[in-house]
Amino acid sequence: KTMKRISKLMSLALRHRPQVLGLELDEGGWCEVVQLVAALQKREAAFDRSALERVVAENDKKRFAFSEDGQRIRANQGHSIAVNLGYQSLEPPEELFHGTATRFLASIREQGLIKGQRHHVHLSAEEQTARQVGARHGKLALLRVRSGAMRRAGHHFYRSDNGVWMC
Ligand code: HQG
Repeated sequence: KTMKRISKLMSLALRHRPQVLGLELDEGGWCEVVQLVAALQKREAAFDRSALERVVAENDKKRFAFSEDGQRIRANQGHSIAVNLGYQSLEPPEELFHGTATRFLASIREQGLIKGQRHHVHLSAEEQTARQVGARHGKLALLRVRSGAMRRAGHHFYRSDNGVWMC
């Protein structure tokens, strides 16, 4: 339970509002591990580097990643603040899924899928994932996106290190 709370706080700080933990992110979205651990210790006295490693390893969607040297950490996707994650554009599968709520459908049909506060529209290769994402917002509406055709029409697709497709 504590782990879940910490993980939510990390998502908030590493994607949207680093100031809630007094952090600074670099242009790649990275933050110093020692800084993050120190900040989280103020909320959870027993928190340390190995607890952080557990949060990262056990996170259900692999939302966080350490840098190769282990000195820095970032969120793999989902940011609203300006960061360049450095993902390369790549060939998407022919079809991807987007889960949303039925109440958004009229607006989506009018404007298309929009990225809102985030950097990209998030899509998934697995129908089940899209179902879960959509159900968070209300009554599920599952959309099929013709990503192959979009790519051929010149749109770019990216995939985060934890497997989320973004456009
Ligand atoms: C909808 C989770 C009206 C869109 C997930 C969605 C994902 C429109 C909502 C990640 C619209 C935005 C992102 C339009 C799109 N009119 N509504 N034109 N275009 N929408 O939370 O995709 O758990 O920003 O369908 O796994 O739900 O955080 O995006 O319902 O990867 O790691 O506007 O969040 O990852 O909602 O979720 P969100 P999302 P984490």
